[in-house]
Amino acid sequence: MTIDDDRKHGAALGLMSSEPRQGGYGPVTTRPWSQEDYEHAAAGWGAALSVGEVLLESKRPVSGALAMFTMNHPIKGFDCPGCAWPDDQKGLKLDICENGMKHVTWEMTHKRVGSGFFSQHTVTELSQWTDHELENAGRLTEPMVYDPETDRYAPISWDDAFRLIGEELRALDSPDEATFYTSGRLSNEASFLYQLMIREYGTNNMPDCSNMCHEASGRALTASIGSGKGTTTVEDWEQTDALFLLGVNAASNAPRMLTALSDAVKNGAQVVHVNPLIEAASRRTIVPHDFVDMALFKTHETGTLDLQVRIGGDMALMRGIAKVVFEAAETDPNALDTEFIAEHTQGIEQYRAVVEATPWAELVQQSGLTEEQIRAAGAIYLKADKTIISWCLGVSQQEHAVDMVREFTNVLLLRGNIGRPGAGPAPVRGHSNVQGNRTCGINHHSPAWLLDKLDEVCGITSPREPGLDTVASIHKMHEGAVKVFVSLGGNFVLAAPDTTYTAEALSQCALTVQVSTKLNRSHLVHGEKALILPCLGRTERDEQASGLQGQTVEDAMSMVHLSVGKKKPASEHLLSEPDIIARMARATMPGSATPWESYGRDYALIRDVMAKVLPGFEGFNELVSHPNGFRIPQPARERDFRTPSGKADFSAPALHDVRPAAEDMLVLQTMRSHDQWNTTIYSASDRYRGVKNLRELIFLNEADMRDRGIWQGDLVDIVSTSKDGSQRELREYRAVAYDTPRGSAAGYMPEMNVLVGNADFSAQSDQPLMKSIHVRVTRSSDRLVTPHPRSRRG
Ligand SMILES: Nc1nc2c(c(=O)[nH]1)N[C@H]1C(S)=C(S)[C@@H](COP(=O)(O)OP(=O)(O)OC[C@H]3O[C@@H](n4cnc5c(=O)[nH]c(N)nc54)[C@H](O)[C@@H]3O)O[C@H]1N2
Ligand SMILES: Nc1nc2c(c(=O)[nH]1)N[C@H]1C(S)=C(S)[C@@H](COP(=O)(O)OP(=O)(O)OC[C@H]3O[C@@H](n4cnc5c(=O)[nH]c(N)nc54)[C@H](O)[C@@H]3O)O[C@H]1N2
Ligand SMILES: [Mo]
Repeated sequence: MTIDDDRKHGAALGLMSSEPRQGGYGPVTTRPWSQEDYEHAAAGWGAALSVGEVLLESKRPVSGALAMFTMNHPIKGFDCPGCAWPDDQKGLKLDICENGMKHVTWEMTHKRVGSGFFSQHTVTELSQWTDHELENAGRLTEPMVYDPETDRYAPISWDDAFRLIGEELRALDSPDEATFYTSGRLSNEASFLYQLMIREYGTNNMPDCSNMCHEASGRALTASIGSGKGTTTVEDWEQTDALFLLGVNAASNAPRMLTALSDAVKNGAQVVHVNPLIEAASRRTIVPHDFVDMALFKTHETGTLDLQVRIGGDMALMRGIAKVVFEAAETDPNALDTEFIAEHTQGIEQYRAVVEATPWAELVQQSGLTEEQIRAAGAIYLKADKTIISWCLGVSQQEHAVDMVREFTNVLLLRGNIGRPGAGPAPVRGHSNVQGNRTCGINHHSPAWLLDKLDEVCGITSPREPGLDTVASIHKMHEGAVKVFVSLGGNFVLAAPDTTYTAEALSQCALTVQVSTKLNRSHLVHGEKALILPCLGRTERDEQASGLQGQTVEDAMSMVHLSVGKKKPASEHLLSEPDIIARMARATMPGSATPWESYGRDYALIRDVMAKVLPGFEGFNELVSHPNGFRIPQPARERDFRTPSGKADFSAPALHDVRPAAEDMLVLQTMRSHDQWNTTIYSASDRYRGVKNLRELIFLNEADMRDRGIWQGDLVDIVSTSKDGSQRELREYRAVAYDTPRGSAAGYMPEMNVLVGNADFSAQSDQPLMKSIHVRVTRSSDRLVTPHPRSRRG
């Protein structure tokens, strides 16, 4: 397919507009766009105003505001679905934030999408709506099935829907011809039930959003310290002396972290922000839940040093810090924690050798920083008694992310910064329960001990062959080898890379099933047969035969607690996710000995089984009655390193070249705006980056613009070159000058997923390379003079 065919095809699916849109996949806007530096503190009144707009749009002003007061409140409320940052453990404050409020309000809208809505609109027509318009149509209220005769979704009874799924799944030649996606907001109970169903059915095909998010972090931590999670708690953040934050936009994506950052600075800690962009969290904040501070406009510092690395430059920075430590160790006996290293680690000599062999010039070139900057970071690390290193997608979505995260642990190990108060690695997880999904068995490559235990307790025979992850599922659907796609939440077609290719893959399926709360693009890009199954949201009351149900979630710091919805459900026809899974399982496996019906009625029974299968869940039903929940033991936190050697392992790879693939290329990272939740886009503005009314943009270094004859606001074409040589293109995006290192550009997901080729995933983690797309950027007007050469794909 040529680039132009790709565009036309994408436009027909509604995936990319044939005309430039200012708002991208968000709301259409024709208001003038602008970009100027944002001078105010993060959170505060700008945040409050922004929440007000979403409340208004959702038509939920009063009850919307009231719901906030039970959110994140121990026992009485529901867990905020906004992010995975832990709740305030003291249970005293109402720990709420702007983006959490928007997220909840969006779910609680008064608007409804029922059979009446679907009878009025064909799928072809809906395909031309923006993604914002689709979600903004309201909550889904009844199960629907696609009718090819009319090109519309028509009502179907729940029983018939499950019968259809059962028939299709049983008709496959092999269970491996089906794949089962999860987006990380599914509860622990639902996750456990889902993986049990999938494994009893006979496959490990469990692509999940972790495959695009923190797969690399899990793999790296498992290899280095024997368990795939962070080791710190909120109390550690309060006690630390130095906090390194790499590749996270905390003010937008984990706003409650701002409180921890301002507390850390107040306590005298150094807070180092490592990011190609200077994000809002590195400046000042008004503590999000402190209404007194808000009223007084009282701001707090949230950062002490900014290091603007080039994209992918974090590993060179960390290696530089290690070099500083090794240099200091020649004269300072306290630079290395020799006792810890001797007792608990292995491989330091190889690591020292590779660090010493890496010259400063290379560290400078690969990090995009000066030697002085790296030495300053090293000095902060040496001076601190306790250090935390924390990171998110700017690190995990890179080609060498596994090596990079292992380098973070290398640096921590040098000074014994693990398994003691105030220290340790701390990945910032994404979806509110993405970590819990993995704990509870959603994993295409679960360890053998877990499968053995599952089989023993549940009387099933789990397959042992690893299953398909996200990228592999897309390829197999595209080939026709996978024919049924089931999605528990999420918006696969927009979240995944190579949008057109992924859309083709889904369209080729015999059946696609979407369990969702709101209408989205993935309902419109469907298989030959297609179902939309509407479910309860986290804010809603879940009444089953055995009474009111709660479900648990695990936050980014391994705390598990119960979440109980309070709102009246959006429709009387909604089923809960556990119930949907249980009924789907029964319809697929009529003879199964698993008590699916009981599980769907009473989640305490699911917890009883989980208590027998999952380590740390012993006495689960009793544990969840504790007001603040309980912590899942993390062995590495106790310096119990469950690696094959029983020690924490240093890694010693050579430094990778992260510069643009050719001299006229740039590396492009795709990120979220402040006003979006993954594929849900609330507005076309990005407050903290000072952008108004524009999403179809590319942030460029000013000198890079000058080199290409590009001026502020010019329309530019962006052509990416994939690992397999194929090219993809976005046309007529606005060039916006921004403070970012030379060679490093930035723009928004999910619009830019079009540029991520299906061959572009990390060889270490299989994660799509959403933060390092190699592109050429040229003025669109130059193309109009000389037609762009057609390039072949694939
Ligand atoms: N409001 C809101 N909250 C969310 C989400 C949301 O969409 N909206 N999404 C949730 C999910 S699923 C996730 S995974 C998290 C995502 O949270 P983030 O990781 O903050 O997500 P991104 O918006 O992708 O931002 C990536 C950050 O990494 C930086 N970066 C890019 N490349 C590099 C690099 O090479 N090195 C370094 N050091 N930095 C780099 C970017 O400039 C940006 O600041 O947030 C969760 N919380
Ligand atoms: N280019 C680029 N692409 C990316 C990323 C990036 O940084 N850059 N980030 C990646 C990351 S980290 C992630 S996590 C993925 C996100 O990928 P997904 O998790 O697949 O996407 P979301 O946008 O979070 O899904 C939104 C949909 O979830 C449904 N939903 C909301 N609440 C519920 C609920 O309670 N139950 C159910 N069943 N459904 C619900 C609604 O129908 C809504 O439309 O995107 C990835 N894609
Ligand atoms: Mo994520």
